[in-house]
Amino acid sequence: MRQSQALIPTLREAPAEAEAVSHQLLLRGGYIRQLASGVYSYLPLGLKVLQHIERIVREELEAAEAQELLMPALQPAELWQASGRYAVYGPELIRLQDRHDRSFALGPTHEEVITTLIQQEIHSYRQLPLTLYQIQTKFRDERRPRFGLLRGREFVMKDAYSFAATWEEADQAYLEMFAAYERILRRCGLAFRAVQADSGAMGGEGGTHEFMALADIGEDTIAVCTSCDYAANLEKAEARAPVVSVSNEAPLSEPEMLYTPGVRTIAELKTALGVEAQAIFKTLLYIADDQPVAVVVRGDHEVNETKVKSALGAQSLELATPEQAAELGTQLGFAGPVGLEVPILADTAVWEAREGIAGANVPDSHVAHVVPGRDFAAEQVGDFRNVQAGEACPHCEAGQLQLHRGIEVGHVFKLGTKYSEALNARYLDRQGREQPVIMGCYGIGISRLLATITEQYHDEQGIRWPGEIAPFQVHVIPVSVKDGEQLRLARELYAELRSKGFEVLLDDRDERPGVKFKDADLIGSPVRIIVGKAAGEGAVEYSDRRSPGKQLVQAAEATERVMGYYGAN
Ligand code: 9G3
Repeated sequence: MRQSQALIPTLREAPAEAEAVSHQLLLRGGYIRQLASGVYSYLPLGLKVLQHIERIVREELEAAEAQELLMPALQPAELWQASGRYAVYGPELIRLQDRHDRSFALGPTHEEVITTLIQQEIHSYRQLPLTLYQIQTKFRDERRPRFGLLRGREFVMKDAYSFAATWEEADQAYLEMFAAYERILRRCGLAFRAVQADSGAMGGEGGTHEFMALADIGEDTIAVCTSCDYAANLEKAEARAPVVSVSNEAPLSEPEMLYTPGVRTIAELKTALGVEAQAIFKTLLYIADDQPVAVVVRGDHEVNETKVKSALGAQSLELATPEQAAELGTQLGFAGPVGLEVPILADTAVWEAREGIAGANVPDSHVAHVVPGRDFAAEQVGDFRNVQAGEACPHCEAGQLQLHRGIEVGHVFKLGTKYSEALNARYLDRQGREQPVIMGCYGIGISRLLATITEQYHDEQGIRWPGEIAPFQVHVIPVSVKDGEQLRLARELYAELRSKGFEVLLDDRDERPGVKFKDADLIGSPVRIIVGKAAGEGAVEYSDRRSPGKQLVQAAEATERVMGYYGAN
């Protein structure tokens, strides 16, 4: 591509609204432009990168014998009513009426559509196992789109769905997709971890993993063991319970009321009573699917709402409002388990404590010497808290858990028969009996990947694309296009490299060198060839990502080095 003709509108400054580095650099490099909140156009360079990522995904899914198809974005509401999800999803599901006033949804995902297709086309075990995938635009009306392509409302996803006659075949499909994801993310140059995850509303019989790219901007937190391969989304991560020393200490005291005017938070309690956070029972009031519930965790722990929802089988879990707390006979900031007329979920660390200080359910008061089991009963005792860095790994003897931020770029689910039963996708087995197909589903955020790679591959000057992803493999820059020798040599190199199949950008603009180099940094090609004063002797400056600095070499040698860099034989 000749840069004088190309639409690459680079920006000198990052637009103020761009918080994430990837968002800033993709805007400044002329890769994307925002049309509306969470809605982006991919300019020529952005589309080239997107297509490179899609090529890698297609190659690896074909290798895993998945078959590509393309489903509509317009989905009849009836399908979502049949699966029961039409009511489950709120404003995030974009709904519309067609001209005949029929209801549709803009597809956020395609379980309902693909299962309906299978229901119509698959009837015998001989047609299974089968894995289908598409690369397609998804719509999710996020409440707070942010960080550019990292969380958009219209985005590109590869979503795959597997169908099997037996659980073994289903597990095999899951493993094949899992391995394909590892190959894809490795070819994209990403540092990532596959982590155990919570399957949430997807249900499904047997587990799910998320592929997390390590990045501080990531909205997710993962817990990773220092010694073994245990890794889990914080929503699900567990710690090895510390050995509780059952001491034959002094006999337990009776509960004692404490007057604690205006002391609401753990920090205020620690100061007012001179106690450690571990000695406090923190009680949070929730409304789970319209039912009130109290969760009690130790003062130094945080409630894990995903674990609470999972334990209750609840679809929604919201903190109670002050009014709801009053109706329940307590007051936020002074809530406690003793005498509370609400089902209590007690975290194991609370239940195993000898005693603790808790809110007294009346203003400005707390209770000391609260003994779990004596002074309050629990409907459930379990793991309702977030693990913390440094806690012991639940999986091995020696390891400790470390916490990292991550961007979820992939998610694989074992769905079981949840959708095939809801939508009657059945087949006749070898004995001629009707069985529901066993499903799995697998997603990769393609446009999110583009931004995530940028997060992991940039420096202060701009993006530093890893080889297979770059919009151009080589950037040829004549310093002055007014100099006939420089321009001629640059054009020769450009033609030579293109004849060898490389994607080359020729900066043939009549611009000052500083502007050219600044733009080259923003565009971020892994190999750069500068054609300057030495053009008279047929020499050019070669530089690439792997070797520091620039080398002055003959043009032919520069071509050799490009071939070496890209491993072209
Ligand atoms: C919705 C809306 C948002 C959603 C969903 C449904 C996430 C929804 C989960 C999945 C599961 C898998 C196939 C590819 C891999 C992920 N957000 N999910 O189902 F209606 Cl508005 O999408 N789907």
